[in-house]
Amino acid sequence: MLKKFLLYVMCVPISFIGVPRHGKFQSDCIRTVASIHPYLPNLIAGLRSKFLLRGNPYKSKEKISLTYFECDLIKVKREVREKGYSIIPNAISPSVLRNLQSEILKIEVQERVSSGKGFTGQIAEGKNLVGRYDVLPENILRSKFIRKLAFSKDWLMAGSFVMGQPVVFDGVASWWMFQTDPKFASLNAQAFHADRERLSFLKFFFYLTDIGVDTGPHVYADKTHVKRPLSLRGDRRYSDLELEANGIRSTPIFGAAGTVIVANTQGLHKGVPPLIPNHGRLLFEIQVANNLQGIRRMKIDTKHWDPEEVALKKQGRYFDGIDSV
Ligand SMILES: O=C(O)CCC(=O)C(=O)O
Ligand SMILES: [Fe+2]
Repeated sequence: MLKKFLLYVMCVPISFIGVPRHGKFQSDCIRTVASIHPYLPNLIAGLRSKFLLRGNPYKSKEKISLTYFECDLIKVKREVREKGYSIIPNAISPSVLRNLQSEILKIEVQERVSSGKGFTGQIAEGKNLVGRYDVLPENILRSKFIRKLAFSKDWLMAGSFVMGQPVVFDGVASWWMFQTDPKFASLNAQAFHADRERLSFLKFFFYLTDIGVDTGPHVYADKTHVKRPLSLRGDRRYSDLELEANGIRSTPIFGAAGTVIVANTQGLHKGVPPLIPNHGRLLFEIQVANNLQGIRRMKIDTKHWDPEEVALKKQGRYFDGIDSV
């Protein structure tokens, strides 16, 4: 009780100062800030970047030019600000898409919900026992091709432009979803929730399979990144009915493989499992964040990487705005 009270009083100044940087206390602070108002973490991160990062060494006037990500950044920024997300069909070239798909398919996966069988291996027809399989970041980043893609400046440039803040590379993820027993929906991110792992962050979701009504759309509850009734601000999962009861409309996002969704997932969102038995939906994600304050990610073995790649993973940049797009 006392801890909860202290967290409420202290969460804003602690998040602003950013000390301690990692660990449960800082994570709890960020989660508490987000429970006060969904946009408050972004505001604090914005103030931090203005006042604590003045003279940011990474600030760059470099003209924004993107290598992999084919999009209209001004439109993306406007849509993310207004709706919480922007959908870009054919955002990556067919050859990048093919490479990404084939690299991910080679990597072994881990089931999120234990079926008792502890399956680790490659996705195969008939083996899809549970609703979600994660491709672990450490394994994803063993692929040189994916390192090149993930550590490209594209996501930092686009991310900092869209967020209006300095950003650093935060992480990659990839997962399969299959038809799911509803009792596991919450664990599998298949019920509405808001992500709270950093103060301010942006996700680039890549559809790696074609996604339609029956094949597992990502669903975003429009505008909930800025506007949300008190009853939907808690740190928990929400049912479709709870959203409807509050008059909130959500948009299922359909798209062919190669579609990228840029999303501020501090708004409510979920992944819908496919309705077709044994049909998997595969997503890949790159995340950038204002900084790495909050949860500590699993350590990644970089032994076999080039030194430049290790440096690229750590990069943080602030690319100046609107005139240079
Ligand atoms: O699979 C999805 O569409 C949603 C996953 C999700 O909630 C997340 O990555 O934050
Ligand atoms: Fe999420």
